[in-house]
Amino acid sequence: ATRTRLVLGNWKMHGNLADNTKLLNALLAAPRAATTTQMGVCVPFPYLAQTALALSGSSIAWGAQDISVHAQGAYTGEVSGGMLKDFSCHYVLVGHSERRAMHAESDQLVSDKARAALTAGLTPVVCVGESLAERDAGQAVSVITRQLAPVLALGSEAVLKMVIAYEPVWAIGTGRTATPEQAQEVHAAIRAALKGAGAEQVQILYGGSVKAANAASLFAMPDIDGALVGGASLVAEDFLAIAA
Ligand code: G2H
Repeated sequence: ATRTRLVLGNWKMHGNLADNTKLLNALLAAPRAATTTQMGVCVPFPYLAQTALALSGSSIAWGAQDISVHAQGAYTGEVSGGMLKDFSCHYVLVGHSERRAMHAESDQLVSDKARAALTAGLTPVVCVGESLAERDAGQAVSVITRQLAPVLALGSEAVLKMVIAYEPVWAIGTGRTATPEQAQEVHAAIRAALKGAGAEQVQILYGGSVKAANAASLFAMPDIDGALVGGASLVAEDFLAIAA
């Protein structure tokens, strides 16, 4: 399969106008002609306008970190897919483990958000991943299969327009990365779960303490199509090295 490599930054709740300008300018200044890797940044909602203005016309895509399941209405604090489209977002993260854990997002809600993103013309990046206890209990693949079930229920036409991100919770922000072999095993299981025509086309990203030092060995695996990068995406040279 020929899947384009995708490296997406997840700024999480970091940044400010001044630091973002420096980071975005550094990304823009780097020569990227030598690589076919797609690059993108998922930024906090208030900085979408700044990011869109800075990256417009460049080869770097941008997006958000969450989306409402609703199109509009009395939903205080929520942001709709249409609003994200207004700022030319391409991607939106859904079901990041931090939202599943801290905001009690269920597998079904994550699927509903993925559907809302597709309806708005956005590419949802559906995040899945097991906890350390689940991994130690030998349940990594069964947990991911459970998380993906309502997403797969949206149908293969929908799934083909998504990106999947595998982020083992025990590897997030901990400095502990899954080995390339551990990640590949789960990525292969995810691709098998996608089954049907087109599963070979879907980009499956790895996330969890990805750095310049470990990216190449992860990307060498047959079913790892790129990375969702947190901490290292805040440092231009580190992020650029991963996306080289
Ligand atoms: C996992 C990842 C980005 P980090 O959450 O989504 O963050 O690279 O800091 O582990």
